[in-house]
Amino acid sequence: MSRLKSNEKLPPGQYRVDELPALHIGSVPGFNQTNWTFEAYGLIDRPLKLSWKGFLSLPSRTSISDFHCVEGWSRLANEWEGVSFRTIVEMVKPKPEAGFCTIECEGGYTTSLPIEDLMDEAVLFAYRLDGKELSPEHGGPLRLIVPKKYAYKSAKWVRRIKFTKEQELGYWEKRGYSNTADAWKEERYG
Ligand SMILES: Nc1nc2c(c(=O)[nH]1)N[C@H]1C(S)=C(S)[C@@H](COP(=O)(O)O)O[C@H]1N2
Ligand SMILES: [Mo]
Repeated sequence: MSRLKSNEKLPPGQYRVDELPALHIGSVPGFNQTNWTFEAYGLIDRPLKLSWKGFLSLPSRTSISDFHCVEGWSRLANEWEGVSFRTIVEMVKPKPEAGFCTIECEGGYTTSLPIEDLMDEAVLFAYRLDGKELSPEHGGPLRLIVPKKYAYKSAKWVRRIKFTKEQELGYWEKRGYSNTADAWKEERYG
């Protein structure tokens, strides 16, 4: 399987940081393995509900990618490990009219992306970073990683994903940030 690499370049208007900052609204949620679930619902043929053990039993992959916050910092060459969005799509079978996926997090944070963007092979539901278990402050046990988009699309503490016809507006997207959020096109504001 291919191992994606750092671009070794910064998108326009970004500066490099060596350590990944921890940035989020609200507090870091706790994680209880015994009642944690991952759910997929909405416009799909096969609704899915997995326990933590069930999620860990899915095929995993490692992908190196860069991470760009809309506030200006970028951390290059993060080694994420987890389950690709494609793997989930193969399991749940989205209906033809499904165009978008809303990511719903513990604590109420949301974001939404076109399914087409999520099918990029670098997009993962990640549970490890740089060879270690993903820490709670960086989204552990499970976060989404969408390297080409500003990091507010890389939702931490993911619990449910909803397939929709129209795109829903996420937490930051409702507050004036770009819904497309392409870091290379510098799409910061909506
Ligand atoms: N659930 C949740 N996910 C979130 C956020 C948040 O507030 N809540 N903030 C986003 C923003 S703006 C950034 S920059 C990244 C930061 O990820 P990090 O803390 O691992 O560096 O998380 C993103 N995912
Ligand atoms: Mo951010």
